[in-house]
Amino acid sequence: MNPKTIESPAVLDRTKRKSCSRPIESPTLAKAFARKRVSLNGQWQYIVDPYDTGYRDYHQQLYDTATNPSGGYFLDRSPRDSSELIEYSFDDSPTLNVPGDWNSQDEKLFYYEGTVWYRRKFNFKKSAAQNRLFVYFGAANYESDVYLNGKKLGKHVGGFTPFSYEITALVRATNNSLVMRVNNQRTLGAVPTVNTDWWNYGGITRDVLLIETPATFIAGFRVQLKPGSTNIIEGRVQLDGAQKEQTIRVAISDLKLSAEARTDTNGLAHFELAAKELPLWSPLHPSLNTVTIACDTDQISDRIGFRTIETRGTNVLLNGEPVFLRGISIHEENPLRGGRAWSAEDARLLLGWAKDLNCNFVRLAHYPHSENMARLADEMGIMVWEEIPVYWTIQWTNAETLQLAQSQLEELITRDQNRASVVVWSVANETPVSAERTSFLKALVDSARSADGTRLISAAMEVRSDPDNPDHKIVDDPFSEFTDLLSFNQYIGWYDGTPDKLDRVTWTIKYAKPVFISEFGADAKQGLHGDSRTRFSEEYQEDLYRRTLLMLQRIPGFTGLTPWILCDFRSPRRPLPKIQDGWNRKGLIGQNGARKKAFAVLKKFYDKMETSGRSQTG
Ligand code: GCB
Repeated sequence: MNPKTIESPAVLDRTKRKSCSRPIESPTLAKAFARKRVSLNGQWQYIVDPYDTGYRDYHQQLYDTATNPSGGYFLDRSPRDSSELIEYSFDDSPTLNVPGDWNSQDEKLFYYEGTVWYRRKFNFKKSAAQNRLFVYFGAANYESDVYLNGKKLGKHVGGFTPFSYEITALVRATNNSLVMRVNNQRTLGAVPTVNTDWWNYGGITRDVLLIETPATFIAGFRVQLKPGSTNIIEGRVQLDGAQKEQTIRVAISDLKLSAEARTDTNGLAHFELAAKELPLWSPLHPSLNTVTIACDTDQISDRIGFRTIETRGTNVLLNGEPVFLRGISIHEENPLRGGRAWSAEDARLLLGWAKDLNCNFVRLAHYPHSENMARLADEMGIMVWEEIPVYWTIQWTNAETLQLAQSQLEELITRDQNRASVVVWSVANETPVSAERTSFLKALVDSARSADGTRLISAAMEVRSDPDNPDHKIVDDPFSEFTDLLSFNQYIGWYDGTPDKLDRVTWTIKYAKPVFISEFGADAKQGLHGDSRTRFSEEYQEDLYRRTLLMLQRIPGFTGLTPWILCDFRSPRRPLPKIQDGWNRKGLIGQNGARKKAFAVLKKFYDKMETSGRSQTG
């Protein structure tokens, strides 16, 4: 009980609960997609709770949910016990699709930012009595509190990364009730903070899975090329459970490779496999191998590709060869259906359009996208930039904010560290230069490098104008010292002058690193035509693309680009009637799926770069 909020004995009586159980500590079930799973996707009941009534006491004071984890009164149905109460409250409630944001499913929730309670009932019979059971959430935006059969499993903060809880001790064979409070209110200290240029879709936006494991199971594994080598595969395996010390067998049958290793008292083993010759993953040859890891109690398989990625001077080298990154930025939205994208089909639609542009690279902006994207990119041969929502201005001096950014980065790396397609971890987008900002981002770079030293680190930075000459651009953000790519966004011709400025502009770039243009673009309403000076027309956007591509080729060290953006996307900060209507119109594809004129300009450039560019691999 929280002494701060429960003051009078009368209130104390009415808020009595069976127990305020502490959240159950769970091992991270990092490899959910590689395991046998039962889906809890489907119709979930929901209750919209804008005042967080579910977390208020009799006097309507908010509980401190950290110390009162089982929640408070819920609605008006005579409370005795919070778990029972939640059950009654849902009995007549409507349903939402999970996965799915609530904004695009219920008109009343289109702009809603607040709490929604969800419930899903399920039966589950374990296949062996000693097995363990986990519930896994691909993502819920932004903050979620999860309860099973009235007991709190835990709280997760961060809208785009997976989390899981062990429910072995709580699950019953029938009539389980999984209840979740999801809240998407924007707050200053959060990551992202209150101001963004995308829709704040709330809800359980990715898969919910039940995953049964043996009593001791393979909780995590990492398999990759040994740094500096092109034929030695190294990795580690982490067991969780009572039988921590076991022999691990790793096999890659397609390559006729196998090895054994012993886990230590903490359940951790390292292994190495030496191939005579290894077919390396690249966009031209996206070869994946079935890797099987087995111990006495468990076995798990995944399809994994092997490649190297590094920089040398101003080049990006894929498998040792210079590659030009023909990219496009993507938001995680399905413009045809509306709402947050999440499924394998959504990923196929978006990455299929990127392929139609002849991309070998995508920037998944501005937050971690669903695991389906990286998995499909592995298969399709598309390199990927993944990003966390450290966007514009966040609270650089707030230790909790840093911790939130760190946890999102860690969860993303843990999830996708075996994806060959993922070649860049990006820690931020357009963050104004200050000492506090730089030390915040440096801490993220350090975390990313210590979690995974095998990929490039970047951030989409800003450029500045020479105070004495507006046609002279300077790239000298001190944070660039810590990144592998020199990536920046620039909007010459749209927010910065008219497109003719693109023909005159000159550049001074302080760092000798690969120059990567993480954004440029112009709004165009699909179907709106005019001359090349008519803002928001397809012709303006087309002309800006032409001029920008010529300009970029004059920048020494220009090594790739991800123009802004593949598709129009919803944004509450784009209200211009009849033109924007709540959409950012910088897409090369409109909200109806139709291509704008600039699509063909970029595709033509990429076709040329593919044949004349520096790449043998991509
Ligand atoms: C940017 C941001 C991106 C915006 C874009 C725009 O620089 O990084 O999130 O959507 O500009 O359209 O203004």
